[in-house]
Amino acid sequence: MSKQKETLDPPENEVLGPVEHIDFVVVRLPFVAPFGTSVATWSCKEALLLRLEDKGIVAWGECVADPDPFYASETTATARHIIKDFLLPELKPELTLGELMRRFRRVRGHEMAKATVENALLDLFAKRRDLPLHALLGFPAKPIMSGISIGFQENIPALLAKVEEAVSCGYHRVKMKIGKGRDVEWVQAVRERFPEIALMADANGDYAMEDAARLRRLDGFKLTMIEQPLSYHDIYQHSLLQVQLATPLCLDESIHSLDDAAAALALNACRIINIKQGRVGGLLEAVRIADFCAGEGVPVWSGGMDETGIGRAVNIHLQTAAGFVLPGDTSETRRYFHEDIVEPAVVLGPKGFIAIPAGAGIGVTIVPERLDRYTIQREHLR
Ligand code: OSB
Ligand code: MG
Repeated sequence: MSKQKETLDPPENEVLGPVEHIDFVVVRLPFVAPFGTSVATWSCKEALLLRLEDKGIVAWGECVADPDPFYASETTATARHIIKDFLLPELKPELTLGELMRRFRRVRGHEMAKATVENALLDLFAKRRDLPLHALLGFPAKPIMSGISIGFQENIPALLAKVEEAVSCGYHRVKMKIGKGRDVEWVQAVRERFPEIALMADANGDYAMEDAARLRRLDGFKLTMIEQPLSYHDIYQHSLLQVQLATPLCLDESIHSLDDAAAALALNACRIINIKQGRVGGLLEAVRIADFCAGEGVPVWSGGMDETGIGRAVNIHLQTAAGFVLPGDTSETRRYFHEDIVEPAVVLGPKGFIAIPAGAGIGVTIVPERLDRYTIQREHLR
């Protein structure tokens, strides 16, 4: 593995080469159960997929945006517009990936759109070289830690049942969603019933500084962190809150780039960062943030966006990078979908670890009849 790393150029230096066919495929997969958060309740995953084909090799990128702008400002429709009208026109065979990503910077924001194109190209490069994605990125394989994000439940007993199930599956940590009116009592009940589990809470920006006293009550429950308590694009106020809390804060929504991460750490706005590769513009920026945080002694973990098996595989490969020392939101497929569009499904091994899917590129294979079953729209671009 280390030999591979020495002989392989960094993926930024890969020349794009030709891409014969480009298609959008929009899929909609029903969730096993609705996923409730302080910002929305989702009952299905609707995802924009980008399909690249060249000389019989098919590569995929999943856009992590939702159809609605309730978690992030991007949506599947804005991503589609930006990819089609501004990003794909920059795709020239002679460019390196690094040069392409620099051209993408002219487009402000739209990180999820950029990540979709980048992810698909990296899958294509890895498949051309017959390498797993993590090896293309320069990282050796390792078992991946698991974690589960439990959405709002009807009542406390229902929440306890969900946590019980997660603990018996062997998840390395449990995250529960919180929000105004569903916080202290709910966290307290989980902590009393499970005194030892690694437990954290995600507010998705539901609080303001005036709620600091209420959030401080969570200090009594040994949470590993509180994720994004304050507004979705705030960093500064989190730094004011962090000094008032013993529990580490973790930023999710506010971090869109390495610059954002550097600002957050300089301000002591958090002690942990949730890296969603889609939210930061792709795997290359995600790795840069993880490297930077590792240098600052700040742990990071890979968030999730309830992705299909395509995006979930990307998150699994990403977690081979240095710095991902905490369990992420990487859960078994069956916790999201009755049936996914890829094989193999994500399952937890004996000690709660997840194996990296073994094939070239993202390692998972699209099952054509399942893709057809869940496709709601296609557009042939080239
Ligand atoms: O805030 O981390 C979040 C899902 C969709 C949008 C935002 C979030 C989440 C999750 C679940 O918490 C992550 C997952 O299991 O993929
Ligand atoms: Mg979050």
